[in-house]
Amino acid sequence: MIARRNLLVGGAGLLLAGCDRVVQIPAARSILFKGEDMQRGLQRALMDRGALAPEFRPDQMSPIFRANGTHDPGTPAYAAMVANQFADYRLQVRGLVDRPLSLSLAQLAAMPARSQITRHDCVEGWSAIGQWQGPLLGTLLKAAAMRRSARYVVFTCADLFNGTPYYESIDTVDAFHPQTILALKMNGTRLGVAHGAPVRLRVERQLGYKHAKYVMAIDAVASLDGIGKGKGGYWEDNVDYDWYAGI
Ligand SMILES: Nc1nc2c(c(=O)[nH]1)N[C@H]1C(S)=C(S)[C@@H](COP(=O)(O)O)O[C@H]1N2
Ligand SMILES: [Mo]
Repeated sequence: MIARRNLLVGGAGLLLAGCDRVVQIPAARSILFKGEDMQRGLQRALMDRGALAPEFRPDQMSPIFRANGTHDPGTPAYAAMVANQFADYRLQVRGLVDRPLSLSLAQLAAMPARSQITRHDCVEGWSAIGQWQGPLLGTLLKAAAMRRSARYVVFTCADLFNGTPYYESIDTVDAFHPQTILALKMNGTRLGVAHGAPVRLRVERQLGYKHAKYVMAIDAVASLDGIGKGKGGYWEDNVDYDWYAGI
């Protein structure tokens, strides 16, 4: 709806707009975003983490939105869920929460939803504009009474790579961003298998690989140590992608 640069005013706006450009230079990105806490603090100070990603009009939606990465988890457990239209699916919300949740698709669909038309940017060099709809992640985390000690939210997916689930993580700033949703619908219809049915993350200020598809569990944690190889996600662990993939 509101382009993020429109939100920037006066001198501070110019500073932030300049920093946004620095963030697009690969060498600067790797200095800022390689993941050490001091650099993360710097990156937080430089960027307006609450700014909105651009939203688009329906006539700007891409006629074709390709699927990438896993197109079907293909495990017996996932195939069984597909076979009965996810009637047995439960989304677990757990970890550093006072009220762990186990939510059916019907319960998720009954929650207040946000709809947004955004551009998906894959690091492999393609983009597509699509419409996404579902509850805010923040609503679920509040319902679960996430503890103040939580710093990250980890998404565990149904698809396996060498026997290990795809996973991703974001910090609590992005978790409560007003455009961070658990999408149940894409372009007006139930999410298809290729795009992450029944639930996928949309974290609109970050690159495509952060948008976990086939989300089965959401864990609030204080640290990413001991999860996977400790770098916060499948690609971060295995091909050295940045943990913070801000755009
Ligand atoms: N579970 C899971 N989530 C995933 C992936 C994946 O392979 N498995 N691929 C990621 C990548 S690299 C991209 S670009 C997007 C692609 O989303 P799409 O298939 O809806 O286009 O999903 C991301 N989320
Ligand atoms: Mo991607």
